[in-house]
Amino acid sequence: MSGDRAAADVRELNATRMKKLLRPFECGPIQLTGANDALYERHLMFDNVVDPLAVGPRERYEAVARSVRDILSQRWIRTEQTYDRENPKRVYYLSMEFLIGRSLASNVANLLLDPVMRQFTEEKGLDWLSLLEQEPDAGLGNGGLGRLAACFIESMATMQIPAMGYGLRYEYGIFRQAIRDGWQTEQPDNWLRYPDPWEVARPHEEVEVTLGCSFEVRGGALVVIPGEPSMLVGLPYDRPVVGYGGKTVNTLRLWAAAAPHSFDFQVFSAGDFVGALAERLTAESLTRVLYPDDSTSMGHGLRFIQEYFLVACSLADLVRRFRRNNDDWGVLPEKAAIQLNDTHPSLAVPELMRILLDEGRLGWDEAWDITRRTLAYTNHTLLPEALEKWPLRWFEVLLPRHLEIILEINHRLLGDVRSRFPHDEGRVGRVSLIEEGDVRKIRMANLAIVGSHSTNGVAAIHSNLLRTVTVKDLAEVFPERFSNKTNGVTPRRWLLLANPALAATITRAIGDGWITDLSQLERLKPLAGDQGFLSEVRAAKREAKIRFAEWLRSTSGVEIDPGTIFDSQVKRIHEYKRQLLNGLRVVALYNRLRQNPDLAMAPRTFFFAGKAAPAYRLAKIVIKLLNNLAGTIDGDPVVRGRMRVVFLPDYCVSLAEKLIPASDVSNQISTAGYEASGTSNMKFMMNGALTIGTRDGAAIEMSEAAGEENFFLFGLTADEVARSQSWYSPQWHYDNEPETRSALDLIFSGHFSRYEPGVFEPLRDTLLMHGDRYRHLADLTAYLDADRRLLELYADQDAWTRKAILNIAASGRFSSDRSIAEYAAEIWDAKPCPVR
Ligand code: 26V
Repeated sequence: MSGDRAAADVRELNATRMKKLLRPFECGPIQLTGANDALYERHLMFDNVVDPLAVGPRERYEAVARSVRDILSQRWIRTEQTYDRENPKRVYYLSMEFLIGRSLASNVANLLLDPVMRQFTEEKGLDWLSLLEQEPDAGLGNGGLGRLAACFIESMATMQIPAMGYGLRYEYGIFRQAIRDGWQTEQPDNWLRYPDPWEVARPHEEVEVTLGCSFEVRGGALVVIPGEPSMLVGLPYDRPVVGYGGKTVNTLRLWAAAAPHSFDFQVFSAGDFVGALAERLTAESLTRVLYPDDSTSMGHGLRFIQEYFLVACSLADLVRRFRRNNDDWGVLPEKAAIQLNDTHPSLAVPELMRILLDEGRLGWDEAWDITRRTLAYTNHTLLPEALEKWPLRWFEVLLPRHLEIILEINHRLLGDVRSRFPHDEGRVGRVSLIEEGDVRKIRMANLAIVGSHSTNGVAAIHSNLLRTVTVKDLAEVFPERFSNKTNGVTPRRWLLLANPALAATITRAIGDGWITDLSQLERLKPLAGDQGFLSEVRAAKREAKIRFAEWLRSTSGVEIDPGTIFDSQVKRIHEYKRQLLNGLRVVALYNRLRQNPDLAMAPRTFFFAGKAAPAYRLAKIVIKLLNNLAGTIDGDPVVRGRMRVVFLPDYCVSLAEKLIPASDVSNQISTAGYEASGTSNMKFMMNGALTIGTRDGAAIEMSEAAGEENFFLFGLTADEVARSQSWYSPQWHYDNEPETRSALDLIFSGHFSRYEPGVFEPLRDTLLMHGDRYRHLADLTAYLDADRRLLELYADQDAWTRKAILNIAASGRFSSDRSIAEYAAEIWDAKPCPVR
């Protein structure tokens, strides 16, 4: 085909796509590339008032992003108009975290604008990939819980469900991690330093929030000034959530805190001009920063107010919207489903009650019925230290009316429980919303369960443990409320966008229906026996590895060999996730090579990435260990070319998008019973990595779907872990398992810390002196055995790729579209509302 013909074809294709894109809207003929061109040039020149010849890459990115936003605005408006007109039941997803990452590539892909963009960037001489790199990640979350929220809102838009995400507009997202001398350091993530082209401020839709007292932030700490109630303002910033195909554009509404207008006026007239502005800063500091902890509920007052602020703003907003179209409060449960992402927004229970009682003037029973039928709760962790409990005293000072309501809920609950379970005061104490003790506390999980109609866990094993162990007593009171909704991830971002080579290979084999119906990947199963397909899949993996190696070299200078096995563990650093166990495996393999340099072992690159909570000392020492392993092993000529360890700093969504497609091996090695679900496990699986892991979280269901023979499972089961207290002795493993002993001895001999004596002593303490709570040593030998099986398989490349294909083919269930379909049918009773 001639170049001209090809160009003409592309133009024709673009024209049809564009027509399709704009079909429902009578907006006059769009002159295709001309229109985009004009949009872009206008933004380039006028948004920043610069000479188009003098602009830098950031301005170019902004102009392209704004042009894309222009293209989607019409459908965004139309989406809201449709909902307003048709008044369907809406889903509200309340979450303290939305880890959305970058938006440009995902919005372009979901709008089906890729070919248009390709042509456009070509004509303009722009490099698409480096343009994308200009966008900072919106890192408004810690890890799995926040990323799940992002996948869920994308799926809901794709499935045309009338949904809205509500969160906070943190000025600083998750900190940026740098590694200095092997140690994690934290830098502020000032992601809004440049104007964000995706957000739209909606000052006309601000809401007011009342607190029982005033507060100030001094030196990062909350200082409460009891007595006078105070007011805050919530300013909404909307971000488009584009569904695949571009038919629906839903909204993610993030709240920023501000001082009320009336407030400065009063104080200004009293003369304290500077003081008034300083207090304004206090109000704004409420949404300044995301809490970077994902596992300890440290009981920080500012966090408590953040949670209330999210709830108060979001409920005021959705109730206002509801009241515009409905005058009967009683139909709220037919018009709104509110999903609480963990207990963080569980103040929604007393807040909705307050609105219905005090503003709607309803009686208790009716208000309670409406509240419960509207709210639903998802639990994301069983770790006792992460279950939120807030001091009752704080409610007295900040939210006295809410406390009154909670005490009444509790009074009625305990009355019910006493009549249904007579002579069971132990149960009464355990289900109570109040934990008694020196400091009386409100148990937020109990509040969320009691005040909603649905409680779900995020994988089968997790939902079972939640019901039968963690909140057993409450689950026996309300068994019908409990269910499981196994997590999923969006295949648009995690396969189509992240892995173009594999996506194209799959599409060539089975068409592109998988993009919105991932169960179609099953059709790849028969192709696991097809030599041609095997080599295509292998070539796609190779391409992703080369691409990653090239990116790493150009951004950091680190050179890795795409010919080695890419073996990855990427997630928050936590003891239960056991990066330390992986480190011990690496040291054991290193010992084997040192002892026997002629040993046949496929060369491997071990990748680690993840952030530790800034105050989590042991997790930071694990990061130090992994970095020191990398340094020492890299400098050891005996193992050169045989093994490498790479710690990739600043793990984030856009790094995951690059590394996961390139990985051959996925490590999912949490202590069984501790990882609620995991979601990176699913991303690796659909990108053709093989999993080595424990029977924990969703990996159990993944291995059932793929067949256990296509997984490398090892280690104690959750039952065994739970019962191991009586018999487990880490010292026994040290004394009786030579590889365990020599790995530990090498670490504690200072081999990896020559000039830093004693740095790793806390690891010895936790493993050998304090009982090894997470059972590292119990599982190390089994891990090494699974690793041996993995290497054996790798030696037979066809057999390896066959298993990879069987994994991809079985990954369809782990699409967030499937998760959302289950939430919609079984919890929300929500239906699609196509935009017209
Ligand atoms: C807890 C806290 C405690 C207070 C300070 C701020 C903060 C922020 C987040 C959390 C909860 C973290 C829980 C979490 O991320 N769970 C993860 O949820 C994923 C999605 O369901 C799941 O795949 C992971 O297994 C689970 O660890």
